[in-house]
This record gives sequence, C-alpha cells and structure tokens, in this order.
Amino acid sequence: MNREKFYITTPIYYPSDKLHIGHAYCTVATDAMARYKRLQGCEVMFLTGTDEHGQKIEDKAKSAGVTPQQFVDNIVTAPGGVLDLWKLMNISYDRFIRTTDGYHVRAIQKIFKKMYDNGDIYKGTYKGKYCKDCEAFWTETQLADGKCPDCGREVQDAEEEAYFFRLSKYAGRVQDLLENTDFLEPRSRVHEMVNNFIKPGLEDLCVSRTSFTWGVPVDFDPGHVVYVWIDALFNYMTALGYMNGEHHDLEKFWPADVHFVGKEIVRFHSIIWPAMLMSVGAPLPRKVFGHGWLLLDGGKMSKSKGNVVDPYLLSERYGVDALRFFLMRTFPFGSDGNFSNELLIQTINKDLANDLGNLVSRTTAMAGKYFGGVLPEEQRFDEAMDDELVKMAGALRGRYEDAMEHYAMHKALDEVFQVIQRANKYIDENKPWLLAKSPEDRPRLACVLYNLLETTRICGVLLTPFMPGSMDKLFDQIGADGALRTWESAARWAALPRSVSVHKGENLFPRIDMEKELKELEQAAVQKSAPPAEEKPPEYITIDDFDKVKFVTAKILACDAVPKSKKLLRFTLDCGEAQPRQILSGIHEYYEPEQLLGKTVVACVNLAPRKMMGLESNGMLISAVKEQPDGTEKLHLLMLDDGVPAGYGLC
Ligand code: ME8
Repeated sequence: MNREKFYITTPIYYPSDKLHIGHAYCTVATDAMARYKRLQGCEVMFLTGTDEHGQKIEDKAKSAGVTPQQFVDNIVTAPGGVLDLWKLMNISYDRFIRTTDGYHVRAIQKIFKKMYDNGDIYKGTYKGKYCKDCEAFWTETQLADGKCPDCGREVQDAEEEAYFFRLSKYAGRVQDLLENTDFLEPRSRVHEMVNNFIKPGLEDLCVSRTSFTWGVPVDFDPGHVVYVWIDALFNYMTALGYMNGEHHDLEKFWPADVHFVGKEIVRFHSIIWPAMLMSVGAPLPRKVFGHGWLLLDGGKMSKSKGNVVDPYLLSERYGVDALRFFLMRTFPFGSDGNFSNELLIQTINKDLANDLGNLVSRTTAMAGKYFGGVLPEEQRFDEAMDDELVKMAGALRGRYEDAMEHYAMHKALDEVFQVIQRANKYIDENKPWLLAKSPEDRPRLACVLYNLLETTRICGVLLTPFMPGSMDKLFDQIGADGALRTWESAARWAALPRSVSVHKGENLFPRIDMEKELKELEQAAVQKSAPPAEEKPPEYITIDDFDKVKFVTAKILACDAVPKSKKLLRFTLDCGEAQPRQILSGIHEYYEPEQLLGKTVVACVNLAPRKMMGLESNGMLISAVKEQPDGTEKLHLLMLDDGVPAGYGLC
C-alpha cells in the first residue's frame, strides 16, 4: 500500500460575507483530491480555514455594532456559517485554522521578528492617499477617478511610518523558480506573473499598518499590525506547528504538495509566498495551482447577484453529491466557467440520471428480474461482444490516475463517463431482454449482467472522491463490499464474485424537470433574497418579556468622539446610580458631542456589556430612526424635557 504523505491546502476564506458557490468550488476540488489520495493509500493532510484579520473586517464589524471577533465568529462558527457549510458539503478536511487562533498569532509575531532580525524587514515610510472619512490609506491605483474608492470623497497626500519586506531582493530567484520549474500551474499563469509583475520591477512590499488595529500586533513596535497577507500565507505552515507548539506535523508534511488557489491570488502565492519562505530559510511548496473562476453571466460571482448561487439552496434541491459532481465535471479546473442553473440541471440529467443512474437501475433491475438478484456461476464470455468494454473498464484506473495527477479532475471524470456510456451501449448491443427468452442463453445473459456490474463497480470506486455518499449506496446495490471499493480493486477486472447478489435500491439520481425546476428556483431565489416583511405574522412579546427591558432617564455628563472611529460617541451618564455609566453609541454622523452635553435622554441599562474599539459599553441610548426614500437613515436621539430628573424608570 502506498504510504506516501500528501499535503494539500485551500485558500483560507475571508469571512466578510457568507460563502457562495464560487468559494465552494475550490474546497470541493481540494476535497476530491484529498479523498483520491486517501483512496490511493496516502497519508493526507487537508488544511482549510479562515483569514480573519484586516481593515475590511474591522470596518464591517464597526458598522454592524459588534467587535471584529464577534463579527467573524458569526460567519465562521455560528449556525449556517463556514463550518456548517463544509459539513453539509461533506468536506473531509483534517485541520481547520483560524488566523485569530492564539498559536497562529504568536507564531506570526515570531516570523515577523525573524525576518526583521535577518534584515529582510526594515522600517520606512509608506506614501499614499488618505481618506479622512474612511480613515483609510490608498495607493494611486486603488483610487476611483482620483477619489476614495469606498466613499467617493476627496483624498489627501499622506505618509505613514511602516515596515517593508525586501521583496525586490528575491526577484531573480522567484523568476527562476517560475520559469525553470513546474512550481506554478497552469503554465499560462507563469507568463502573466513574470511579464506583468517581475519584469517591470518588483518593489519592496509594505508589511505593516498603523491605520487600523484588527490584525496581529508587531510585538516589538506597538501601534503596527502585520499586513494581512503575511499573516494569511504563513497559515499553511503554522497549522503544522511552524514557530509554535500547538501542532507537530511540520517535518511530516512540509513542504506542501500543492496549494489550490483562485487565479486572482496567484500573485501572492507564486511571488510573495516563495520570497518570504526564502527569507526564513524554509523549503518551498512543490506546487501552486491557480484555478479559474465560476462566472455568473460572464462576470465574477457575487452575493449581490442572487441567491441561486447559494450552495445551501443548491445542495438542498439536488443533493450535495450532484452539486459536487457538477462543479468538477463541467469546468476544466484551470479555466473560468460560466455557471447557470440550466447547465447544472442538464449535467445532472445527462450524466447522473441518464448515464450512470440508468446503468445502475437497468442492470440491478434485470439481475432481479431474470435471476432473483443472484447471478449464477455459469457464465459465457463472448470475446467479440465483450472485449472492448472489458478492456476499457479494466484500464480505466490508469487513465483516470494520469488525469488526477495533473489536477485535471474534469478529464478524470470524462474518462469514467466514457466507460459508463460504453456500458449503456453494451446493453443495447447485447439486448439482455432477448437473451432472457431462451434457456440456453442464460449463461450468456449472466455474463452480460456481470460485465455491467463489474464496470459499474470500477467506475463507482473512481467516482468515490467526487460523490462519496452516493457511491456507498451504489456499492450496496451492486453487492460490492469493502474490499471491492478499494483503489487496488479498481484496477482488477473480475474482482466481483461471479455469483454476486444485487438488489435494486432507491433511484440514486432522479431526473429533474427542467422547466418546472427553473421556475421554482427563480421563486426560491426571490423568496430568499427578499422575504416580504409585511407578509410576516407579527411577532408578539409578552408583558413579562417587555418588563425585562430596563429603561431609565439619564443626564449626559460628558460626551466625546471615540478615537479612530467614524461613528462612535462615548457618553458618561448619570443614571441615578452610585457611579456614572459609560455607553457607546454610533450616532456621531448625526450629532457633535458639544450639542449633547447636559441633555436628558433614555437609556436601556440591562443590556449585556460589550466592547467596541477597546472600550466597554454598558447599555444603549434610545433613538428614533427612519429610513428615507433615498435609502439613507434619519436619526433623532430621544431627548426629554430637561426638568425630568435622572434615574427614573420608564414604564
Ligand atoms: O482570497 N469562482 O479569500 P477569499 C471560483 N483570504 N473561485 C472563487 C470565486 C468564484 N466565483 N469567488 C471566490 C482570499 N473564489 C484570501 C486567501 S490564502 C493564504 C488567503 C475563491 O475568501 C478565490 O479565488 O476572498 C479564492 O481562492 C478563495 O475563493 C477565497 O477567497
């Protein structure tokens, strides 16, 4: 048995939104590869995870009124989040890393220091454009018509002290790696990297920021956080124990056999990543494979384009295996592919319902009808009729393996389906229903059914990495037990006992009525994306529920803006308690602090305390809010007559 090690990774996902089918694409591909390697007998490490730091997360958390950690937890671990999706899609990862994991954070600090100590990281000045309102630095190229790409406002020239990585020092070695080895695939991506990024001159890379705080702090220079890509890329090693004691698999699994990554992040993985590894003196991964994008109407997929690309919805309707299969069967892994519901349904109907599903159901039904489910030992081989199918199925594993070893999953599946189609043709050529008519043809009939079952078994083994759940059911139907589901057995024609006993089970892949389905999908998407608020029945609370909320009158003793925040004001309030109470409220865009001093307001004081921008908020100020026809919101802080004393309860 093959006892090789195999280490494969997916990009770690940025949890700023829920994942869509485009994200699932790469993870399904990685899962299929990992399962294929396990099937071969390799010891596999399949790593995935989430990349949780950076300004975007900090900003999103701020607008959601939660801490960045709460924000990412809500997308990663909460019900319906990333972990749940991978469970649903049967993703067999061996390890899941979150870049907020303590061991990873400490390891990144050590790695940063190591590169600083060896002279590859130095302090300099980052020159760029600054948007005061968004508190964000931009480079010239990031600007939209010379203005802030986020809010569209004017930007100013700005300088910020920052650390830089000597990327330029490694340009020659990286170019050599790309041009003279097969480190990066497909090869077309090599020319893109060399011509667009290395030849024009690699500049040193800015690797720290001081304009936001949600990142790994540079421990020897407080105020700086490590650039999110350094933090993210090293996950592939920290997850094995590099610079930490949490894991101990570095020697066993590093260097990685392959990093699967989307094409837009090939630059980070094929230029910056090897340069940093050269800097810390670590071996380079064996391969980076840049896959294409799933496009929707010719453009990159995004949440805003509708929920039909929601992997939950698609898995619910068609089954996880059909969806996994579609993703791998339809699009060559290195190229872009246009996703559509029609294509998805067509693929399920043609390959799974017609070709594979029919082969299994016809064969098991005939074995049941003509032999009561158990084939007789006596079987008559007919070389002229059988040779082609037997040879094709017997040699399938070799062709499949060749494609899989080149990460051409769709080609591997094509090989399998050519055999399945040949088997269906074999049924038509041999006409078992005619053989069944004469008793002297029974040995021939048994042999035809045996050949079909054996072909199905071999195809089933090779489809297991793509559709693990369904293939188990298929094996049960055709009477193939554990030893007949192995990699070795897929190269052995006639491994199935001659007197195999089969039983027709549930239809593995029911046919879908395209027209009806497309209509229903459209409706499902509309319902999911815009649940009509007015049609919802009112959700009543009881008087006891209402009594739980404690409102009091409060006098504003002090009010100031929270540093580095666009929205937050910090209030010190007299709520009639022994000590003044601190509450943070995101209303700075509506009020300046001095307008509010001395005012009497309403506060909810039994809300659980929470931290925002490092400050504790103990309650909530109550405002009147209304959405305007142009989509903006108007807000008025509820203010009472100043004669009302502080600390009165409201009822
Ligand atoms: O890039 N089709 O995270 P991410 C195919 N955190 N692949 C798609 C896709 C689509 N429509 N949309 C997204 C990041 N992807 C970083 C990675 S690794 C050290 C850090 C792929 O959540 C995308 O190409 O934005 C990328 O490979 C992956 O999803 C994660 O994207």
